[in-house]
Amino acid sequence: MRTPLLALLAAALSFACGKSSAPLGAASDAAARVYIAPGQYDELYAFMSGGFSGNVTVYGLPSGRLLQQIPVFSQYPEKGYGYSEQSKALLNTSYGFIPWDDVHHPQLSMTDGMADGRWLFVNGNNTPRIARLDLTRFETEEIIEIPNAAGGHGSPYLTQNSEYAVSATRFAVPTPQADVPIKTGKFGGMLSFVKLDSVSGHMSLAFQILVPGYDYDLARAGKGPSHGWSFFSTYNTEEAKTLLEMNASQKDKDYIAAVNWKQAEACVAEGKGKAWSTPYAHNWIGEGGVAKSEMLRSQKVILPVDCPGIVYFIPTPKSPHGADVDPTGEYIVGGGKLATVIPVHSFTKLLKAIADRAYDGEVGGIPVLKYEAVNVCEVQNPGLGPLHTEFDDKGFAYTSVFISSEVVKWSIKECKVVDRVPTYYSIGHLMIPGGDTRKPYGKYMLALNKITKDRYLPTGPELTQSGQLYDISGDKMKLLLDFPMTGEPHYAQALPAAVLKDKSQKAYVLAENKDPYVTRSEKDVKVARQGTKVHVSMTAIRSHFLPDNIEGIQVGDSVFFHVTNLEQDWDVPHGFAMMGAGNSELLIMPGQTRTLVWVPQRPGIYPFYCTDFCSALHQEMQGYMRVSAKGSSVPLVWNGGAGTLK
Ligand code: K7E
Ligand code: CUA
Repeated sequence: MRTPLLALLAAALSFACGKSSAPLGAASDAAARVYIAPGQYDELYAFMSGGFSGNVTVYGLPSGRLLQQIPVFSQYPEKGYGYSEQSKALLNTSYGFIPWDDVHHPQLSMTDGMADGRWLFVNGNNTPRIARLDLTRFETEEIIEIPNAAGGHGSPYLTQNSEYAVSATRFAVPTPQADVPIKTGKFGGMLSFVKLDSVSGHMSLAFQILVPGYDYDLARAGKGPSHGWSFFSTYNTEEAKTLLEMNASQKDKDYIAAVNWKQAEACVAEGKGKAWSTPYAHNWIGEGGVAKSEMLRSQKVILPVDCPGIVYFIPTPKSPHGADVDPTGEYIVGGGKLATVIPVHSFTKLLKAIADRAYDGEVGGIPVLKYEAVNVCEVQNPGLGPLHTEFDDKGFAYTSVFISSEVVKWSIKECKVVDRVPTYYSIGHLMIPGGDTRKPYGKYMLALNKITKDRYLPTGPELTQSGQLYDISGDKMKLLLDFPMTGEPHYAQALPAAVLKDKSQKAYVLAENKDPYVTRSEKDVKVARQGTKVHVSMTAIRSHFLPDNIEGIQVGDSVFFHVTNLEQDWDVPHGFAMMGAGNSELLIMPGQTRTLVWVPQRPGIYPFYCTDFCSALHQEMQGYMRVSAKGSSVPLVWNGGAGTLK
């Protein structure tokens, strides 16, 4: 989605429409709307997908100020995430340790269709995974791999009470996996339902539904009257395997799959799910803040022929991308990448069409409903390449349009476009705070743009991606702010700061630290050798480490630095870095223990130091390791605790 040609086309089109940036007179007004005075807080937290950075970023809105990066699927040296012994297991998969993925969709946990500020879920698009982030600590707590699928794109998209997170196959593959010729092999798709524990948020794979080998793209759950259903867009119903840009665009309509997951649950309860046994990893932060990993091997797979009534296909023009549900739960909006209209389906009509058996044939035991029996209207003149739709609190829908690089606002009731604004350039998703909930917050709309040619200072061949914030409180959308964003921002979600800010954790309670190598006071620091393993139980407090000098380390040892931060104040992490360690730093939160492994390679004296500026004497926060040749008789001695080295 970064073709220069598209950018040019986009630029040309928006020019041709006679739209340009806001005139200068409006600029100071816009500036005032997004200006947050020094020391003041933003109105909203926004959680942005980092795209191919593999992580999540947190911005304040309306200012667009970057507040935090939360590592999820990618190792992140700034926090030692995926490098420290405590965090590595979060990145385990059935293929081993995978230190990267591609995050597309953040989704806040919901209660009664409203964001409740407990957790944030994101999908890994490459090696299908779903992660759960805790929003009191802004940390990844759990990651589950999705078996029998490739490309977890239509994910995580929670149901209205966070009963399930879903994951849909983007790339059809043999299901179960098999060594077959690509051209003639039979491929399938999988719609996976991950159960979320209502108290702990813990994820478990409940069931999977085997569906035809199309590309499943995006999803949304029903709400209100349509609660109990989820909707998945498909493209490539042609089942092309080569040159998809052409071969997957043959048909006039693809589908939105409507899944009655309550009925699927009942079907599994009746024992109709088939037992499959593909390995998949489940990782979580366990006792003592240490990540644990288990390899699971059983799935319940439902074949639609065994459970009639759980899946229906709604014909939808043409390679739909988004499948978005309005705040009332009545309308399902398709976003046909190649369509010339925005189709709006009705949930009431869907139920009637099912009752009337208004079918146009079936595929693999899945009835295809008649388009006219489900569709209520088509929004005309939506621009070129409608993708995603979000909703405000006044009955309007906003659709991002990629090729013509604009957002169109349309009235749901009248099914017609009432306003349009250009974006700079090539918008993917858009986000309205609460725009997928029962009661959108409205007020702002954020365009998440792929291409920014000519918008910012050039930075070599790769330019930044960007968000553009619009005021949507009036009849006309107004551009307020451009700001650069990390990674490729696909989707984002936002909620009022008041929901989260007072729940933010300030430190880990040292007395409750259950890390197996915690050191709770300086008198307990020690160094212990077990063969070639040396365990250093170390403390950090402003402004020293103990022990700070250690002798008796030998080439070929593995030295485990278990560093406990004894601070109990807010915002006083200590860092720890060891010269020559093939690893990142550690960043240790107050009250927490983190472990770094160092394998010294050459005799000599090697310093370690604190990397996070923690006090006026931060530069004094250092120590030395003496490394001797293998088999040397230098005794193991250290400074501090019962140590003897002075
Ligand atoms: Cu449209 Cu992956 Cu949600 Cu990007 S996806 S734009
Ligand atoms: Cu501790 Cu700097």
